[in-house]
Amino acid sequence: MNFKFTTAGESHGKALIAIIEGLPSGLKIEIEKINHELWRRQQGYGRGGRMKIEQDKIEILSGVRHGKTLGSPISITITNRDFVHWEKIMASEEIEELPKNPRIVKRPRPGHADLAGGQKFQTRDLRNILERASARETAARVACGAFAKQLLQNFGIEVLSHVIKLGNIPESPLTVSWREIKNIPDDSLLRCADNDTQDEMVKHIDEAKENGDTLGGIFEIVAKNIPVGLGSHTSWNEKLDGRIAQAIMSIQAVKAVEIGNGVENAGLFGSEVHDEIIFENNNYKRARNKAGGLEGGITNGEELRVRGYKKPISTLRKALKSVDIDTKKEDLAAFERSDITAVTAAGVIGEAMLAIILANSMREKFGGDSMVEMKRNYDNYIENLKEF
Ligand code: EPS
Repeated sequence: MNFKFTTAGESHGKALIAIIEGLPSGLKIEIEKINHELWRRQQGYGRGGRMKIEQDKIEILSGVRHGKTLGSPISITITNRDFVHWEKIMASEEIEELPKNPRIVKRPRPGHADLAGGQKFQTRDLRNILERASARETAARVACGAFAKQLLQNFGIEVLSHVIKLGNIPESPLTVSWREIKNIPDDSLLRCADNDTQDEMVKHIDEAKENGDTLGGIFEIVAKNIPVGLGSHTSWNEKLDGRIAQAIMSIQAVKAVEIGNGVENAGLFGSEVHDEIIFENNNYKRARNKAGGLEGGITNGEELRVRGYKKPISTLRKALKSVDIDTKKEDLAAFERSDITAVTAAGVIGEAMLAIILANSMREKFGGDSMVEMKRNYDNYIENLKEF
């Protein structure tokens, strides 16, 4: 059974919803851990006013009984507290009279889904597009990822993220060890492991804010204790690096994905890139990890390192030129309250997406309808590996 999930919900609608399928029965679910992940996603210097309104918490509606999964579909909701300000504008039933300020969007933002989405779905109120394109949807993904993390935790797998570049600070992305990433406090301003660099990043965000501008950056996700052998070299769609790339690229505003040192490696000699194989403590290892834990689309037991490159947020107070879709005349793009930057949040969302991909691979490889069965299959495999 694969780990599958679907989300629903508009940014200013009533709630976000998700359905998760494919978890075995008997998995202990700690709701505080899920809410903690939701809280982590809301952190980060440079977020907008909306984060003061929302205090994301999940409600589980099905699939979990007395703190353990049943093996049936799990359904969850997260309330949008902001909905009280949007009840008429976002009502699902027809309304007689629009409010005074109906918040209809006619001036698409460059870089946003507004215009292409409006043309595709033939809607002349671009709010119909932006409401679902909004990264608010990622709260539901992080909740699903928190379920995946709780499965992975049973196999000793941990997933964390940190920010290695914000705008142009520092010039080259930071290189940081697992221990240093683990030491970043959850209430850190930007989840950057280096305090001096983080101070510079904060100044850079202040500068962008002052100028009515926005910033992007690079986050890195690291997963530890992954068994050898998730993913497969045998077919294009089984290669784990390909699946990870799709999952990370699907995060709003992510425009490039890198595995290990993939970008830098392209410009080096083979001898400078490939990680030599050693045998130590009865185990195969790599002398270093420029491959980022994947070879041939298969995990090799090293740390999995994935980077997401996020473009600057496309809602700018200092609006760029656009066109009014009714008058067809040049106008400035619409401005709505928004974030200056959200790279830290994107890292937490990246953790969730990577955890989901890994949980799916673990379910594919070790199967089982219950946790007991899945663990037995895992233990047998690990035992067999020792003979190799
Ligand atoms: C977003 C715009 C802002 C962000 C939002 C994503 O929301 P609002 O328009 O309500 O101020 O805060 O992110 C979230 C609400 C969230 O939970 O991450 C956008 O246009 O993508």
